[in-house]
Amino acid sequence: EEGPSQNIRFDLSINEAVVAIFTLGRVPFKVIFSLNIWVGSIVKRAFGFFEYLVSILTTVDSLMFLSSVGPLRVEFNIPVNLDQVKEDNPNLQPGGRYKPKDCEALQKVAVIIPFRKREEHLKYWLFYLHPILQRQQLDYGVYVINQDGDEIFNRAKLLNVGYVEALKEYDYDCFVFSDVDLIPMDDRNTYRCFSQPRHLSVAMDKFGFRLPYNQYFGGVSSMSKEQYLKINGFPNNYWGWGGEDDDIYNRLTTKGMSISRPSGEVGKCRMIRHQRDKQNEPNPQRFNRIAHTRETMHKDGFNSLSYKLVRVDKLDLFTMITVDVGSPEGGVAEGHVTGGGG
Ligand SMILES: [Mn+2]
Repeated sequence: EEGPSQNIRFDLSINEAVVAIFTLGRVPFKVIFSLNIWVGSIVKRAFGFFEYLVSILTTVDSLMFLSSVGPLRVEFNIPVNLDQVKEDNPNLQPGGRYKPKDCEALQKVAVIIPFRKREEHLKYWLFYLHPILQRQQLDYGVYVINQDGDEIFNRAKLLNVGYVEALKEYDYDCFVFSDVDLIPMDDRNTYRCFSQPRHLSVAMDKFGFRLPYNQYFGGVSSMSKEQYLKINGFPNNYWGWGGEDDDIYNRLTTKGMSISRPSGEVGKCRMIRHQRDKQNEPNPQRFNRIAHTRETMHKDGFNSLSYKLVRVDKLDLFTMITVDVGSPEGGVAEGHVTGGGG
């Protein structure tokens, strides 16, 4: 007759955390499983056979985006479909806002992009940057500052407008200023602020992956609210291409600040190749202007900013702020003076 000849009460419990890393598409995940194995009540039957009850319980303890993965592949040969980008970033809030769910971000970052008629570049920017900024666990919003009309382009003034308009929406304390055609090639290049103003695009492909000159502050930079106000924002009177970044650099050093930068490895980035835009010819006055930053910066900047807000569009992947910044010859029709820094 069969039957248990001997019962052994036995309890064995294993409780282990198992960490696994997966990639879904190009998005890396870290999953922490909690593995619970329990073995108990071993029953010894005849002929040396054992029966035992085993319970294995696996729970997903946490699932998180990896905060960074290092070097990234950046290419511009496949067209971007914005519906797909939207699908790939389901946690974005309207207007291109994001906030990490499981933690409180240390900074609130407004990403400001000066813009006019560069839809194709913007698509690549959104495609590449949204996943990166989320992996960096930033509380951020994307603001595309679109210069209305066909007047000559004014990058620095658009950046000032971005600063003012972003603050109307949220209590941002850090501002990243990025050209629309620059994509970081390493997500350890964090789009946040540092104790000194930061230059992020330090190794651009178009300059052979190095700085064109030591004082270069163009491309992508970041500044805290405090740092921005200390220099009275950016100049409003650089119309056309060039010089405004050097003026900003002069403002920073005049105020005793230095430039913080990532390493040349982490700071690598690609620029989308393009022809010079119409109405953005090199500014012939730029050399003369740069030579006088020290005298002009206190009256030209955040405290003298005047523009006309045309439209605010809260789109799925970004907020588009269309603005009339006027022309070199005259002010802005019905312009309202913002600022008031003193
Ligand atoms: Mn460019």
